[in-house]
Amino acid sequence: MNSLTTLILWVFLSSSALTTFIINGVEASHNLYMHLQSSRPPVNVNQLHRTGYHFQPPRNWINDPNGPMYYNGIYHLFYQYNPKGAVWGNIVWAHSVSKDLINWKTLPNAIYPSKPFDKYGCWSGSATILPGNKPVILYTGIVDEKNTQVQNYAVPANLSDPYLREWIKPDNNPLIVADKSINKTAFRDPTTAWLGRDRHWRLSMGGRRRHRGIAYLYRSKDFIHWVKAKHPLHSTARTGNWECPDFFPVSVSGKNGLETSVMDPNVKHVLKVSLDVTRYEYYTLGTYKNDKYIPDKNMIDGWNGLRYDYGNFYASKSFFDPSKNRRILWGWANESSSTADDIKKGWAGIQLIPRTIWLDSSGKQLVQWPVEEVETLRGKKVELKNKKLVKGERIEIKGITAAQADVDVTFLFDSLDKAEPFDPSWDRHDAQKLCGHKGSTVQGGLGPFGLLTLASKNLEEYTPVFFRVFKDHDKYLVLMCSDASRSTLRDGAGAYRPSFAGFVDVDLTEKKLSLRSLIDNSVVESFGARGKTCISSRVYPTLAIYDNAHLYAFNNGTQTVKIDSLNAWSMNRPLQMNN
Ligand SMILES: *[C@@H]1O[C@H](CO)[C@@H](O)[C@H](O)[C@H]1NC(C)=O
Ligand SMILES: *[C@@H]1O[C@H](CO)[C@@H](O)[C@H](O)[C@H]1NC(C)=O
Ligand SMILES: *[C@@H]1O[C@H](CO)[C@@H](O)[C@H](O)[C@H]1NC(C)=O
Ligand SMILES: *[C@H]1O[C@@H](CO)[C@H](O)[C@@H](O)[C@@H]1NC(C)=O
Repeated sequence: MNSLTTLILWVFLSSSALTTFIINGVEASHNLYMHLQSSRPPVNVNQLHRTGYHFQPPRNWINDPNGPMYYNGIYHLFYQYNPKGAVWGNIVWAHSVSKDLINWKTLPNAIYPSKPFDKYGCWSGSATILPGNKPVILYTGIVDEKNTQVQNYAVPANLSDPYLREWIKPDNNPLIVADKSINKTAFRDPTTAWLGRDRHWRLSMGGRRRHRGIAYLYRSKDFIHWVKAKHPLHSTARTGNWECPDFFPVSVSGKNGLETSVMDPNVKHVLKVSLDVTRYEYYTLGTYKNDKYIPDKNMIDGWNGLRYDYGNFYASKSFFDPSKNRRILWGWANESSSTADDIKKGWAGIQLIPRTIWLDSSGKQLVQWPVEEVETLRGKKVELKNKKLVKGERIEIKGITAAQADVDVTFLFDSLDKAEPFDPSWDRHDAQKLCGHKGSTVQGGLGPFGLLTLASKNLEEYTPVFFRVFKDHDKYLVLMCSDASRSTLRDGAGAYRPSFAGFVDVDLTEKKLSLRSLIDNSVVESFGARGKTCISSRVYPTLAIYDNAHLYAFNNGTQTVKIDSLNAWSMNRPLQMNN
């Protein structure tokens, strides 16, 4: 985002009686680095900071996860990929397959520019499994240099090939072109299609009309002829362009996922959109009726809405996994390093660990938890129980590879009396700003306490993930932070070290707070209160690398807290990754 956009955003965010709102014409997601796109892959990819068990190809740029699906015993992950360099450009659908979401096998690129309807790019999309067990991919093709977007389909060349290596783009493409009412340069990212009660297909894609974000709705009897519905599925004023909409049902009780077409009284619907302007996502829960989605009354339908992840997480997409009756969510984390650094290291972007996602029993939010398969990578384990942490204390979790670990800890406290008062002048929707003021070094009452991840021995570098409890009249507000501000000594230009944070809507009557962090060299993915609030940070320590990385539990509040239990594991590399 350039400084003009930042300024405009600032003006937007700070003016409530807003009448005009300008979004910079350059789309943040698609900055062009023409002179770099053809740069040859570097011979030596810098291994420092590459992840050990997250999904990443051996080199080059990746972004959005595309068309994830489970088909005949195999998980498919496609993703946006630049085969020629570590910046965005030359985008194709790369393809990997797995039996367990952990060990991946790289296949040839599945979809790449080759026809008039996708000559200038094959952008994001989704998979749908048609009756008769036939997968089909819908994706956005770029047809000209003016960035005109159309929706295309592709089908497997050979359904007997267990990996579905080859994909055909039939000649009756494109399936959908923008009509006159649609801005055809903001018309992309088709969802998985679903069936209505009339047995006709529906599908949605993202766009904008001026500053209104839109999820268009199309219908089809045969999946080939699509007609735009009179009303969009949903739209919201002043949210800017919507990318990568995801629309799916969740069960009102239990953790089981649902197939995308399920519609019955025991279902709520979720609409998630990725905001091109803020580069964050938000979702609402609501009702889907007469082909309209209506968010529940208590939902914030805008930039301050609920997020899957309050850190580095974008362009996510979910799919139903019938083999384990769950819905799985994939999200992309870009680098926090500069473009110049990305080019130097020869790679950029990772996919975060896939998460099972379901509706919280409160009905007010979703809950996420890393897929159970990630636990197969757990190696050496250490355990702590009943360990007191007084104010200012930190204890080291020794005996595991702290740079590549899975840590799950539950903290206990005797009393909530020392919670700091919540200053009414603080913005309840800006947890990140609050975390910037109230970092781990600012001593408090109940908290800050949590983990110091990717820490150097003398804390020259560390990424603390922690809680801080505030008292707000008769309620408690729990802040969760993943603070990259001290993550590295390197003071390069363009350094991006946000104090990511979110509030955790958790009941404190048991006086317990749990935290799980998946630490992997340059990423820390954290799950507060068993997945109610999630935050992912990308960090690049210079000292806290490989065996020199340390892990601590700490407390910097006057209220003594106790580690009720802590389990930490060294994490192995998958046997088969992309290299
Ligand atoms: C389709 O895939 C199957 C299984 O891999 C293979 O035996 C068969 O030869 C393939 N057919 C074609 C036409 O490539
Ligand atoms: C159409 O969308 C593009 C890309 O988001 C944007 O630059 C342009 O201003 C939009 N045009 C209108 C009329 O909103
Ligand atoms: C705890 O607070 C003290 C005093 O501000 C600070 O020196 C120390 O670094 C803090 N600990 C952590 C882990 O931030
Ligand atoms: C990831 O990179 C940082 C630092 O360059 C930007 O500030 C973010 O906007 C960007 N996020 C996405 C989703 O592109």
